[in-house]
Amino acid sequence: MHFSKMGCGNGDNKHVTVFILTVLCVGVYIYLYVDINSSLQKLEDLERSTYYHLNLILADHNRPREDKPKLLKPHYVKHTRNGSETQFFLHNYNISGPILTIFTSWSKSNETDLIRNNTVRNWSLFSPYLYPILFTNDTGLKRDVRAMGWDSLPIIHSGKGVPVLKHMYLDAMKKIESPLYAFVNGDILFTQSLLEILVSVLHSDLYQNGTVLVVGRRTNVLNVKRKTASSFQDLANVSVKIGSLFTPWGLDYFITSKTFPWRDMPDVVIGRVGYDNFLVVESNKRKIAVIDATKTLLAVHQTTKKGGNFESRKKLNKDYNINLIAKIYKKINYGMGTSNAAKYFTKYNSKSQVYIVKK
Ligand SMILES: *[C@@H]1O[C@H](CO)[C@@H](O)[C@H](O)[C@H]1NC(C)=O
Ligand SMILES: *[C@@H]1O[C@H](CO)[C@@H](O)[C@H](O)[C@H]1NC(C)=O
Ligand SMILES: *[C@@H]1O[C@H](CO)[C@@H](O)[C@H](O)[C@H]1NC(C)=O
Ligand SMILES: *[C@@H]1O[C@H](CO)[C@@H](O)[C@H](O)[C@H]1NC(C)=O
Ligand SMILES: *[C@@H]1O[C@H](CO)[C@@H](O)[C@H](O)[C@H]1NC(C)=O
Ligand SMILES: *[C@@H]1O[C@H](CO)[C@@H](O)[C@H](O)[C@H]1NC(C)=O
Ligand SMILES: *[C@@H]1O[C@H](CO)[C@@H](O)[C@H](O)[C@H]1NC(C)=O
Ligand SMILES: CC(=O)N[C@H]1CO[C@H](CO)[C@@H](O)[C@@H]1O
Repeated sequence: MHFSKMGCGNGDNKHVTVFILTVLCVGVYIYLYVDINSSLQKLEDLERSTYYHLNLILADHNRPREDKPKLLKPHYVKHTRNGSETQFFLHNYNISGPILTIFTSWSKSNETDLIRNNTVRNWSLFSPYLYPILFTNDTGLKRDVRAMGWDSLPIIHSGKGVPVLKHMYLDAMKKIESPLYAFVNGDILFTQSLLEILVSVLHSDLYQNGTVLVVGRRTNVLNVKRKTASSFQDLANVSVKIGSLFTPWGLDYFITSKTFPWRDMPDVVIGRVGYDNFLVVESNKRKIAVIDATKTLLAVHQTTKKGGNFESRKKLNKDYNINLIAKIYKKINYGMGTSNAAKYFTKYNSKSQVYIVKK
C-alpha cells in the first residue's frame, strides 16, 4: 500500500524507490531467512539441551494453578482428609494413605547439614501424599527428622556400614502400605511434578497390569539456599537459570511398584557406583517397565562447590557393588543401564498432563 503512494513521484524517482525497496526487501528476506534458519538450528540444539528441558518444566509450573489440594484434579484424583486418615479416590483406584513411601539414608556431617535440612523440609511438604522415612541408627538424626514429620527405621542390613538397597525397600514395605516405594538420594528436592508423575504411573496399564521402575536424570543446582528450597516456583526458576541436567548414567531416584522383585536382587548398597545402572539392566531383562521421567520430573540435586557430583566415585569401597555384581552375574553391560535404556518415557500432552509413552 505504502509503496504505490511513495512511488507516485516522477519516473526516475519511482525507479530509484523501487530499486531501494527491492534491495531492502532482499536484505530483510536474507536477514529473516538466516535468522529463522539459525533459530531453527538453535531450537534443535536446545531441544537436546537442559535449557529446553527446564523451560518445559517451568512452562508447566507457570501455568495457572488452583490451590494445592486441587493439584491432582486433571488426573481425576479427589481426596478427603479426616484426621490422620486420608483417602484417595483415584480413577477407579481407592487408596488409603500415602501414594509413595519415600526413603533415604545419611550420616551426621556438618557440611551437608543445610542440604539435609532442605530435603527434610521439602519432602515433608508432600504430606499426606508422601510418607518419608530416614534409615538411621543415630538417635539425634532420628529425633530431628521425626520432629519434621518423617518416620525413621534402623539400618538392619548393611555392607561395610552402608545400607543395603533392597532391604530398605523390604523394610519400608513391612512398615507402610502404599502403591509405590522409592529410594531417593538425600540431596534431591522435588516440585509438584513428582505428584503428577506418581498419579500418571498409577493410572497407567504398565502399573495396573505389571511392575514399573521409574528413574530419570537430575538437575544440578549449585548452592541451593534455604529460601529457594522453600518454594516450588523459586526452585523451578533457579533450575532454569543456573541448573544443568546431569548425565544419564547417574540415577538418584527409583520409584517402584510393590511387586518389584526386590527379594531376588543382590545385596547392593546405596552411595556406591553401579547399583543404579544395574537396576535398569536387570529390570529390562525381567521385562519390568522402566520409565524415564526426565522430561517431566524436576529432581533438583543440591550441589555444593566442594562436591555433590560423582561423590560415589570418591568413597571408600567405591567398587563394592561392582565387585558384588561381578560375583553373581558374569557379564553386565552397565552402558545398557542409563536412563536412555528405559523403554518408556514421560511427556506432557497439550493439557499439561503427564503421559507415559513407549519409545
Ligand atoms: C470425612 O469427614 C466429612 C466431614 O468432615 C464427612 O462428610 C465424610 O463422609 C468423611 N469421609 C470419610 C471417608 O469418612
Ligand atoms: C475405599 O476403601 C476403604 C477401605 O480401604 C473403604 O472403607 C471405602 O469404602 C472405599 N471407598 C470407596 C468409594 O470405594
Ligand atoms: C560438627 O561441628 C561441631 C562444632 O562445630 C563439632 O563439635 C562436631 O564434632 C562436628 N561434627 C562432625 C560430624 O564433623
Ligand atoms: C538443621 O537442622 C538441625 C535440626 O533441626 C539443626 O540443629 C541445624 O542447626 C540445622 N542446620 C542448618 C544448617 O540449618
Ligand atoms: C543398627 O541398629 C540395629 C539394631 O537396632 C543393628 O541390628 C544394626 O546392625 C545397626 N546397623 C548399623 C549399620 O550399625
Ligand atoms: C491391561 O489389562 C487390561 C484388562 O485387564 C487390558 O484391557 C489392557 O490391554 C492391558 N494393558 C496392557 C498394556 O497389557
Ligand atoms: C519465575 O520466573 C517467571 C518467568 O521467568 C516469573 O514470572 C516469576 O515471577 C518467577 N517467580 C519467582 C518466584 O521468582
Ligand atoms: C520446595 C519445598 O517443598 N519447600 C518446602 C519444604 O518444606 C517447608 C516446610 O514443610 C515448606 O515451607 C517449604 O515450602
